[in-house]
Amino acid sequence: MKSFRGRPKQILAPPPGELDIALWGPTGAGKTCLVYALAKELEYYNRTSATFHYDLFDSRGAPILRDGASDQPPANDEAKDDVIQFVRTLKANGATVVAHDLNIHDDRGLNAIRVGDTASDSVSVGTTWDRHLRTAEANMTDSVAILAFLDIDYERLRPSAPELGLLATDSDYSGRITNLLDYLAALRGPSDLKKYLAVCVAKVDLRPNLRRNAEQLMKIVFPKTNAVLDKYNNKHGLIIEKFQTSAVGFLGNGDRANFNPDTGWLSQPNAWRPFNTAAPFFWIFQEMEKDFLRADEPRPYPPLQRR
Ligand SMILES: Nc1nc2c(ncn2[C@@H]2O[C@H](COP(=O)(O)OP(=O)(O)OP(=O)(O)O)[C@@H](O)[C@H]2O)c(=O)[nH]1
Ligand SMILES: [Mg+2]
Repeated sequence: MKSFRGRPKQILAPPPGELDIALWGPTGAGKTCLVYALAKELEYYNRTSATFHYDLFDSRGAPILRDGASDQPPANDEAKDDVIQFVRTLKANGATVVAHDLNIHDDRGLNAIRVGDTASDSVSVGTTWDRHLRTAEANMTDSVAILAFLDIDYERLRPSAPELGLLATDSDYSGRITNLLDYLAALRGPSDLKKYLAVCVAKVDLRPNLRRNAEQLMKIVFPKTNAVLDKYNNKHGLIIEKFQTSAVGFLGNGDRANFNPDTGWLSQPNAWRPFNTAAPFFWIFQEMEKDFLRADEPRPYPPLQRR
């Protein structure tokens, strides 16, 4: 009988199950816009990667495309759950390398930032807001990964108004994110379940002079919050990584944001190229796939875009 030498070539199959991802961050931080921009940024990687092709499909199996980009930001009316399939194929033969069924829980900031906030007890049980908060907490509980958004443009908000879902200072962020991390740490209990927290410093296009990596940027703009993140990282099953992102991106290779403050969205829709919106997702996928894909056949995702 012929014995196998090495492992068969085609073990590439999707990991089973759905991947819940919850978004955390104040109102207006850019949560909805980043998920919207993801499909557009994948087009960029499809153009530049020699090896891989990336697709997003909606719940009916239709490809999600962002052609004819609008000059208006995506609608952001209420909390919603996006059901999206992410598929990675080999350009050479179209074989599927991996697929992830994503449930993206995109709550409004007011609910998201109250998760773990003991002051929320002041909200009487049974109110609409209370129910929204419970949904937000359930989403954080179910999700293996959380994208937390820090708005680099926060200084325009003075003073902050947490009761309206707005956070304006590093201190506000560090307080709220401590609540979130305590909540997640307490959830874990005796299990060795891990939670992945991708912290996104969003809207970096608005501060192009701060051309540094996410770690350095955090130290400058969100020093207190950064210290909290470092304190919790790799403890209580929490794995934390930092990113800088921009849903609108930059024009050409320059520093100029592709952003029109009058419309709150793209100044040049035809030149839309989001910046690092895929990176936090790639990081999560990579962590999920570590135990799954062959160790001798690494399938790295594209590196971060640098400026
Ligand atoms: N400059 C810049 N502005 C952005 C970016 N992303 C979002 N914005 C602006 O921020 C506004 C709010 O973004 P959303 O994505 O709707 O914010 P959100 O976090 O979903 O807010 P809630 O749903 O209210 O919690 C948008 O209408 C844009 O004007 C970005 O990458 N750069
Ligand atoms: Mg939103």
